Amino acid sequence: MKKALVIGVTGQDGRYALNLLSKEGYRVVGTSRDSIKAINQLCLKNPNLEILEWDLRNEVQIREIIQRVKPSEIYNFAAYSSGEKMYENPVDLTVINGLGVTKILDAIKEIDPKIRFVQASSSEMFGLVASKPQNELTPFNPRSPYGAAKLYGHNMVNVYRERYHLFACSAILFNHESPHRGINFVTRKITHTAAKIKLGLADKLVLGNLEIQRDWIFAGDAVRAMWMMLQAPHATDYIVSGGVSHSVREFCALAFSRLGMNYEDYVVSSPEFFRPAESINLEGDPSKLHAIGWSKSKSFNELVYSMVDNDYILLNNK
Ligand code: GDR
Repeated sequence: MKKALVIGVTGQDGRYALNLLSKEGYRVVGTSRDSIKAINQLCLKNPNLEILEWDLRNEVQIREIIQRVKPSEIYNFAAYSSGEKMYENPVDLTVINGLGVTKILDAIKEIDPKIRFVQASSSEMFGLVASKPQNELTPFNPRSPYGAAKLYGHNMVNVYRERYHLFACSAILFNHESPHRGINFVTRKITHTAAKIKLGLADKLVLGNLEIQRDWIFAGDAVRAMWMMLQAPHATDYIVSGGVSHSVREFCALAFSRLGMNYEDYVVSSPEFFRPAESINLEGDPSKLHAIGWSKSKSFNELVYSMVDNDYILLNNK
């Protein structure tokens, strides 16, 4: 039986990884900074999952965990998320999102270099983009501590692959969403508030820049892409995106129309939610990923509708 170690199992992506790997017949061990919370959240639904506590700052413990679990694959989702906080705590961001990756890679090199590893890298590494769409050869130019720390992790994946011959891949993930997305990310903020407005629980939605474009895909598809990278014959880096970008404004229009409303009656753009020096137009070219057999399972419309429907049902049942 294959065994996978999922680092950072309680977030959106960890949950989708847990589902996919269980379905594929893996025994899964997940790590979390708060194992009690993780056990309460996840193990009740999946008794075959084991949770171990690990903080990425502790490099001794990761060696013990890998030695004990003996995984054939490791997925690293643990990171400070970007969102509005991606300019805060640059030191902590670098330790967790950057150096944390090196700690895992080095432990793999020492303990079992045959372990296959995939890192959740980010389109935020592109920052001020030189061309559109972005592919695996597009130069990186991060504009936030978050993007810069992720880029360091990405570079170390390349170093350990080339210098130490590890099977290490970097998934350059564009925005990926689902009903499990945190409420502070723009997609869920829109779908949740639209549902509240429909139910009379809110009267407006205040957002930042409505013209920002993102290449949003379903989080389950992003995680499946990462699994496929580890089943491929060679380790390399891949863009994980849908290949089409949409504006925040378009997202609002679809979400509100799903509930029979016109977004223009409720959505306000306020400088409070504008970000300094951010990537304006991110759109990835997933051709390399298509070549190993991946394609997205949900269109943009299907993704938006699934999130709106979920929030409406959730709030209505309360
Ligand atoms: P992001 O996601 O930072 O791209 O990180 P988020 O949903 O927060 O922002 C997407 C874009 O929407 C614009 N925006 C707003 N964003 C928020 N949160 N709230 C608003 O009111 C608002 N108005 C406009 C933002 O400016 C931004 O351009 C996600 C995470 O999954 C990261 O971990 C991952 O690395 C990147 O995607 C790729």
